[in-house]
Amino acid sequence: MPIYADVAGTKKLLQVKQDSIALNKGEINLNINAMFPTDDLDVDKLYGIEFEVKYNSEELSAKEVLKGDVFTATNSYKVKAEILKDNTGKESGVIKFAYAFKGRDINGISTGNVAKVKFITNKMGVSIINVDNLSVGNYLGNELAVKVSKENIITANPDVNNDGVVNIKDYAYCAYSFGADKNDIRYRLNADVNRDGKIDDIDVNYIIENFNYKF
Ligand SMILES: [Ca+2]
Ligand SMILES: [Ca+2]
Repeated sequence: MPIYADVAGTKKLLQVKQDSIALNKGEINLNINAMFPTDDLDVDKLYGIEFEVKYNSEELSAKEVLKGDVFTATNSYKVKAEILKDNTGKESGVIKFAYAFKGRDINGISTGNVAKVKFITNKMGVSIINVDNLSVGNYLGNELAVKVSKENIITANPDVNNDGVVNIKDYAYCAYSFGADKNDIRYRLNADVNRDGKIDDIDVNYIIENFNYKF
């Protein structure tokens, strides 16, 4: 029987989620959550899970992996996470996770934050992160079928005039292009902070939220 949770209409076992918009060359946090319907799990029996988080190592650098809330709160869970390198010692764009967990009976669903990955962004725009090579084994040694999600990570740069600080000049630069889309003569790529092809409130808000930030 497949084990996956039906959360907000989508069936997911593992979910990766961005915490907040990142500054250019700044930090970005990625949450990795696991969700299981307890109907499909035997309470207090152990399950093992392995998976990989794949990212583009030209666009993102993995800085560190922090244990999630669930794993620091209970002995039921152990987690191992490793940022893999290729044979030249360069980051390969893969983080491998392995952990064990016990089936629980809480509100019909076992859920928790497995880990948080801190990335440094190397480029502006959108980067895609995938969960791959997932395998789940139960206490009888059987493999269980599972589903995963992928996430688009937005790496934004609110210093649109490129002078090392986010302030009213960036606001003015962005405001000039406000309302423009890609076909508009007022469209300027730098003003499109999240690189979605239009300049709107989202872009202006990135600037306001990061006011006085220095690179
Ligand atoms: Ca600036
Ligand atoms: Ca935009």
